[in-house]
Formats: sequence, structure tokens, C-alpha cells
Amino acid sequence: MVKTVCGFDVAIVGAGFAGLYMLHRLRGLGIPARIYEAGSGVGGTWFWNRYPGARCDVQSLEYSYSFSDELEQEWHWTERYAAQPEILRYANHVAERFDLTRDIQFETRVTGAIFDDTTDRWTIRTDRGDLIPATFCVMATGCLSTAKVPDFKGLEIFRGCRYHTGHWPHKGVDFTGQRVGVIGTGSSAIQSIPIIAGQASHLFVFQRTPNFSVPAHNGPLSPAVTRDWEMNRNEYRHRARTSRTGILHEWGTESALDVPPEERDRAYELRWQRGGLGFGAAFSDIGVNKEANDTAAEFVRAKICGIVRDRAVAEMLLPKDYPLGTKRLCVDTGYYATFNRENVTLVDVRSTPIEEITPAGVRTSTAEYAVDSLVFATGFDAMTGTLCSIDIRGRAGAALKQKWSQGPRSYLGIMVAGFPNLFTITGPGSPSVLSNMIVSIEQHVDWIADCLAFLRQHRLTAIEPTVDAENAWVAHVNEVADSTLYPRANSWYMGANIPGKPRVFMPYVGGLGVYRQKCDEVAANGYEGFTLSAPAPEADRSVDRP
Ligand code: NA7
Repeated sequence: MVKTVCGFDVAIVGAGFAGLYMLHRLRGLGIPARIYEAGSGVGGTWFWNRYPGARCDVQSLEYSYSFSDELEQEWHWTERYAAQPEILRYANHVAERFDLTRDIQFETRVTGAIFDDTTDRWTIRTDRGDLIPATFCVMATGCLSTAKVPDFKGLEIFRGCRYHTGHWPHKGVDFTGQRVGVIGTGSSAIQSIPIIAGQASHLFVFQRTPNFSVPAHNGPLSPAVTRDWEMNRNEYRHRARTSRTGILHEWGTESALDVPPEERDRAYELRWQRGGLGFGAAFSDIGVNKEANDTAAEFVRAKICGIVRDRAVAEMLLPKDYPLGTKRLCVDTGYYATFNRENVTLVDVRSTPIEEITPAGVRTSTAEYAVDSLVFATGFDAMTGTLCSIDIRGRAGAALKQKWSQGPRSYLGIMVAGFPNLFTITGPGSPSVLSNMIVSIEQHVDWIADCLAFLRQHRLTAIEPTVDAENAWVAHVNEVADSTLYPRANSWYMGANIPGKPRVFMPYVGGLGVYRQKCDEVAANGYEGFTLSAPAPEADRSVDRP
């Protein structure tokens, strides 16, 4: 039965960290809003990704909201890198503390959104038959929310249990005594493999591309670190907001090629011992100069050879055909050492590809591996997958999916020409996945909230980027990406993990601080690059910018 729901101005899609904060900000402005969420609870990524070992690669103190002093003071993280259950508890705490749940409709998937040119309003459609009219629609759908299982022949006939890391059963899975296959060696696999190996009778890891991974050195948060954070929090938060990635790395200022090899290795060793993503920030040119990058890559390869005892296995684990960091650098706890276990077998499915899934397990071009359970750690249709899976229709019925068929096009990664009043939090063309997601989310939400307040103040009902502004931004995003090593890898940043997806570098790599400044300037200049419109029935609906 189709139900028409009325009574609010903004429909928000998704109750992850983006949707929750968006709702909170709109409440503060007195703008009625409601969230539609496919899951049965809040938390987004952290609601779905419950695989063993799931953990944030950004330190917990930094990977948390900064908008509320009270929230900051009352929440205490227990570990340097928070695990999924703790982050999910935090999301639930936020939802409860700010009384957000009463405006969230759970277990409701948004399937379509259509813009009506004559009324400047969206109608959002859900899988429960709701038709929701709203002036604005905010997509808080996340960057990695459409899980991808490769189209293997025979998938349906496998007799054992199948799991995807991004859709893990809520009650958990105990692999004790089982033969398990993990397909993929990205971040999710690298976090889960050591734990699954500890339970399984035998673990087969099917690796197509080896990844660079650095140790987390996770542990309880020390009272000294917590105290320092509490005392200097405002300064740290400010630094994060204006930094390149929203993470408080110490960025090396020298070229890796300007220091003697021993000094360079000392710098890498120091960061390896500290643990975490800061390894990739040791020198200023690791991301842009292949020769400089080679020094960091070689350091990690030597570490892998030092950890993994079997020479042939170590050799298989060495990433060689793309620069370090151009596929997401992984952070692990005991990943490489796991391959020293008797019960773990690494299978190279680059040289011997998976040909089919059989009732008993996985058959490659040279052997069949019998398993009781199969874990697909095969990633996501990143950044555009979820937005394109919703039937979004802008002006004159144009489909977003069609508009993005050659790669995403947007202005600032926030809005799309031809799709007025539709905002994409951490959309393609913004720093998003190259940054601390919570810092980027807060920046986008604040910008959107300020924009909606501005429109209300000036009695405007529609905002839309101009095609010229969008074209210029897309060209800029590409130009900056091309000045880095990123496009050299077959990464999900490039859409390369999805057959048929255009190869376009999707996030904005120019840096979060620079990007924030640009967004702020655009707003300060009366939303430069956007067309703002007043309500019908005025003949000319464009208004001069105040
Ligand atoms: P990723 O990083 O996309 O990793 C997926 C892995 O699955 C990767 O090793 C892929 O190999 C592998 N894969 C995908 N398709 C296949 C097929 N058909 N055969 C064999 N192997 C395959 O996803 P994650 O979930 O680990 O991480 C996603 C992000 O979440 C991560 O970067 C963090 O930002 C958090 P490939 O490299 O494509 O050869």
C-alpha cells in the first residue's frame, strides 16, 4: 500500500554518522527532518561490518564527533583504535543522547527519489511503499555501503555457509573446527584473517593482489594520552579540521630522496613502531614521486620478508605492481605473522584464478579447495554504487545513474547539476574516503545546514550547481589526482574493482583543509557556482545573490 508521509522539509537517507549529525543540526535550526534507514539500527558502516576484527584505522579519540563538548566529555574510548562494537555503542549513545531515534524510520530502504520541476520538491520512494514529499533530500548513504560479491560461477550451489564482511550476521560466527576460505586481501580481510585463523581448523586465503599493511600496535588508551587529549582537545580538533586528511599525522616535510638511506629507514622504522596510517606520511613526496614511494614500499616489503618464514609465501605477499598508498594502506594486528601458522594456506588467485565455486568449495585453474564456510572480503561498489542503486531522477526525469555513466560529476562533491536540492554527504569529488570520515562528515553537514539556513533566511526554495561550476570542479578533481600516484593502481578509488565501472579517480585528493576553505569561500560569496531560486509562481525564479 502506498502511504504519503507529510510534515517535514528534509528527507535524510541513512542513519550512519552523517545522517545522525545532519538530523541533529537540522533540529537545532528548527527544520523538520526525518531519516530513512535500511538497517534496524543506527551506525551505518559500523552497523553492517561486524566481521571478526573490524576496527577503525583512525585512532578513536580522533574518530569521534567534535560538535558537542558534553558528548566529548562524557564518552570514554577504551582502546587506541576502537573495535566495531565500541563504535556502534557510541553511535547508539549519540542517537539516544540527542533523542534522534524518534525521527528515524528503520528497516526502510529508499528506492527512488524524483524531483518535480514545477514545485521544486522531491518525492522519495521506499521499499515499504512510502511516498515522501520533501523540499530537500540529503543522501547520507556512506561511501562503502554496497557490498560486492563477484559474479563467480557456481555461487548458488555451494553447500557450506557464505558471508560477506559487509553484511556480517549480528549473532557472530564461530569458525571453530571449520575449514574456511577467505576471498580477498583488502582491509576487511587483513583485519579478520588473524582472528579467523585462530578459530578455523584450516584457513585458505585467496589472494588476487597483495596489499601493503602496517602494524596498528593497538592497545588500551593510556591515561596519559587521554589526559593530553582532554587538555588540548580544541587545538587538536582545529588542527584536524584544517589538515590534509583530518588525521593528526606528523607530515614529513622532506623528500624521501633528500635524506641518506639510513636516516630514511630510521624514519620509516620509527613510524612502523608507532603504528598506524602515519607511516605513509613519513616524507612529503611518497604520494607523488614514484622513486620516493619505492623507498617506503621497499621498507614494507623487507618487513614482510622478515616476518613471514616461508620464502615462497613471503614472496607471494609482496605488493609489487602499484605504489604504496595508492590502494588503501591497511592497518593490521598480526596479519603477516598469520601466514606462519600451520593451518593457513595462501592461494595466489592472480596466477591461478578462481574458476568456480563448487558445492564443496573453491576451484581455481589448478586445484579445488574444500571448505565449510566462505568469507567474501571482496569489497564494495564504492562511492557511487549506493547512489546509483537508488533511482534518482532530477530535472526532466534525468537519471543520476545515466549522468554518472562515465564517472561521477558533482560540484564540490556536495551537489549535482540537474539535481536541485539534493545533497550528497561525502560524495564523490570530496575528500571523503581519503580523510577521517567523521571530520569530513561534520564539515559537509555544517555546510549543508548553513546553506539551508541561508535559503530559509532569504526565502529561497531551490539551490543547484551550474554546469560550468561542476565542469570546472570535476576538471580540478582530475587534475589534482593526476598530479599524484593514485591513478596508477587498480583500486576501488578508481572504480577498478567493479567490472564495467568507468576508471575515474573519485575522491578529491587536494586535502581536507584546502577543500574546507574552498567550500567556505563558495558560501561566503553567496553560494558562488550555484543557482538559487525563489518559490513559484515568479516568472524568473533566479534571484540575485545577496
Ligand atoms: P577492498 O579493499 O576492496 O578489498 C577487496 C578484496 O577482494 C581485494 O583484495 C580484491 O582484490 C579482492 N577481490 C575482489 N574481487 C575478487 C575476485 N573476483 N577474485 C579474487 N579477489 C577478489 O574491500 P575491503 O572490504 O577489504 O575494504 C574496503 C575499505 O573499507 C577499506 O579500504 C577501508 O577504507 C575500509 P583486488 O585488490 O581487487 O585484486
